[in-house]
Amino acid sequence: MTYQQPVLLYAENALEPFISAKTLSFHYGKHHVAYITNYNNLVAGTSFESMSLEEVIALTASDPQKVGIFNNGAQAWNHSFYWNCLTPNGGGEPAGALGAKITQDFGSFDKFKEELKIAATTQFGSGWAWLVLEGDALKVVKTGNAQTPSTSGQKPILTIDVWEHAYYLDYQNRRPDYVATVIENILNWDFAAENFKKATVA
Ligand code: MN3
Repeated sequence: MTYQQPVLLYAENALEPFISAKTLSFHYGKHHVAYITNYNNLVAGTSFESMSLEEVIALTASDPQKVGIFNNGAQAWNHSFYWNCLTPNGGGEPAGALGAKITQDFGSFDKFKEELKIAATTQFGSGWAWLVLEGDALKVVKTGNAQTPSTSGQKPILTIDVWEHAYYLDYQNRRPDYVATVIENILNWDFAAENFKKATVA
């Protein structure tokens, strides 16, 4: 089926001053759209056309012949997930089961934030930093380029895009400032809590 870009749940200027409307207009309006357009063009007329994006990602992840479909499909998925990981007036700390589990698995919320910052700033080149559930443990992981945790059996809870296009217009080379700003101000812990709930019942 044709993959449709999800509607952005906030205005393009709603994340200012942390992420500018200009960045979102390119990132959501151009980069993400391009991945989706490429993906839809590549699967058109193939057996993948009738499958969900998640199924296609799983089936193409380790097939070198299908790297174009995988890269564009996984980037389509990663970005749709990332938009929901951000929210105006976000940040703070998760309460409830996710908050308790973070304290249990990382020692404290501050230690978790430190691990996420290190993963996001040390990912060499383009990629993503993630909070995932693997088995019954929360972990911070990083993935390169289009790679996505579901292909390693991990359930994504939260992500930060660390491709340069995510921050260069606003922060230039200062990826650590972008990462720290996102974590402190606009992470959507309600979305993360929903993902954690789904991941633990599934
Ligand atoms: Mn991106």
